[in-house]
Amino acid sequence: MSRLYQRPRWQWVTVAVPVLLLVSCSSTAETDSSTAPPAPSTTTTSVTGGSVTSTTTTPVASTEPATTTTTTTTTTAPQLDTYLVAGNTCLLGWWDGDWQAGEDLPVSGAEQYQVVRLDEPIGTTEGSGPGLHCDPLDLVSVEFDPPIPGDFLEVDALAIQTQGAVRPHPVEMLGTSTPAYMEATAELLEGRVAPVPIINLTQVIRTDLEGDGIEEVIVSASTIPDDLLSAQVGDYSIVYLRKLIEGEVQTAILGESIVQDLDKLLQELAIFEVAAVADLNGDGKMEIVVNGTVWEGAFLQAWEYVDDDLGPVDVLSCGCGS
Ligand SMILES: [Ca+2]
Ligand SMILES: [Ca+2]
Repeated sequence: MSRLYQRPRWQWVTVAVPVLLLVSCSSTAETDSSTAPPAPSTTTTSVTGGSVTSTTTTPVASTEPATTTTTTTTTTAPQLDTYLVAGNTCLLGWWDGDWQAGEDLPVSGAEQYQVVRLDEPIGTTEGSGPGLHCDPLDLVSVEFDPPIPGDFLEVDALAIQTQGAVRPHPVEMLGTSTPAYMEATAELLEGRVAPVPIINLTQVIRTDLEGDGIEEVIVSASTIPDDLLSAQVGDYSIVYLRKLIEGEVQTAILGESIVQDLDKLLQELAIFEVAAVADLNGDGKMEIVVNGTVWEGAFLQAWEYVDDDLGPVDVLSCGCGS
């Protein structure tokens, strides 16, 4: 018997999310940026050729003869790696110790990216410097050569600027008629969609997000037609994560749209699928990126599973559309 996780950050995602994203059509990072404690005023640090040089200077009072002691130590630093993450729809943002979003992209062009989606082989591509995209909104993003698979309104692959392991744990696609997840989806939708709808799974993804030896499952299900406009009351699209916590299956919604009022059809409609499962920040734990298709637009949301207390947290999102 499964139950819904009741922690605050695991609450339902409403359809207002894609609408708001398309209004702003910009990237956001929800994780607060923390400022590291300032280095002692007597220490300066420089980075040269992959090494860090720390210089400690002992100041002297201006009335004393000038005696300055300088100690220099050199240690090997890891390669600078910003983990910039982009899809065809838009550029999600990057990781530099915190999740970041905005127009000041940490690239100049000719950077190498890994291309990852679900269980497909990992590819490579090269990114351009920052440029304006999503005409006429002119959002700052990059172009890729060769292009990453998918297109604007289809589920994206992701390009991730890193040489690290973007898929540190295997990702396996299960059949979309797997009885256990048909039943789990029916149980989840019961009471949320009336009458009990047709269960139509579109993705069943099994993986071990953090590599703790316990597999998670991500399920997408939808009855909303691709043209959106022919949707009927009771149609739905949903993506959810099932995770075993302390011996009990917990469920968290990562995207949800249920058609409840035809008069509000366009505002409510979004078709959700998982675009990619990949480690977006090099900590060995994989994030889940959900793609939402809306009327004449699309968006991406990246969910980081923080811990069993917070559950999945929406850390980056972006959108492009009319
Ligand atoms: Ca796990
Ligand atoms: Ca990660």
